[in-house]
Amino acid sequence: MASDDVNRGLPSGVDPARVAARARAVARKQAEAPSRVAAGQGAPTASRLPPGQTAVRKWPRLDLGVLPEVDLAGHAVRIDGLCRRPLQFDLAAIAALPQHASLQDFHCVTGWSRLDLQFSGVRVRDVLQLAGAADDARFLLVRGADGYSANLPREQVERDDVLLVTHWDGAPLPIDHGGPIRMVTPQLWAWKGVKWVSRIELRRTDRRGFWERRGYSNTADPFRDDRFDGGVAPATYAVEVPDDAEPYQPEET
Ligand SMILES: Nc1nc2c(c(=O)[nH]1)N[C@H]1C(S)=C(S)[C@@H](COP(=O)(O)O)O[C@H]1N2
Ligand SMILES: [Mo]
Repeated sequence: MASDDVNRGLPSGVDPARVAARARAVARKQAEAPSRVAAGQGAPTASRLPPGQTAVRKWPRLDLGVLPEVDLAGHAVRIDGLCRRPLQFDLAAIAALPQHASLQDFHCVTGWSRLDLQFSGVRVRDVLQLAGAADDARFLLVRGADGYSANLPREQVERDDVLLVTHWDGAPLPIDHGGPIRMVTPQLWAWKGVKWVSRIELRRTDRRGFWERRGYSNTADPFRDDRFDGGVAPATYAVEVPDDAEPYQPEET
């Protein structure tokens, strides 16, 4: 059955109906613009707002609906895989690294964008260097304490504005938004930025994360309207979601 397929491997505690409703919200977004071309082939736009996006005033919360029990003092990020010095970073270790602030935009594939979020934290590039990331570690698989994951090519995380964020507007990042430590990837769809980051695995080969396995684009470029593999929402979503499912509403925080 399609629903078993699409939900195989759901992290524990995740409500399949919630994932399905979320997937349908994204599919609806895609259906609004049937003429959109295959992933990565759209015309780039000069606007700060990617095509098909609506700017929102608040910063919505959106995740699998599981708030992991993160121990603020003890939470640590493990960096392992293809590196010479596998490391474990807690908040104190992160505070000791060079801090960077970045004013940036946040684009969710379900259609909202929140502009001008003021973040600070450390560069992913810096922690990879500390861990002695190998030259042939071309990909990352990043995991969150809720069982979520996202994959990224190494060059996408070595940009100045890709951070492990600990602060928003000068205050510790709230747990709802992935505190104490989350990744942000302003140049890509926000699903690539894992909340409650617990592990960064350096890999020679690409391995898809949670949404990428479910048909989201592996390249995820908002400015090319690059939302799904092949440019279309995965067919499994259409058959899997009951017709009377509530439209998914991101929770306001
Ligand atoms: N650990 C974890 N990280 C996650 C998610 C998740 O479910 N779990 N959802 C992703 C998605 S789809 C989005 S749009 C953003 C939402 O971040 P926010 O809740 O701070 O707005 O987090 C991303 N990172
Ligand atoms: Mo998202």
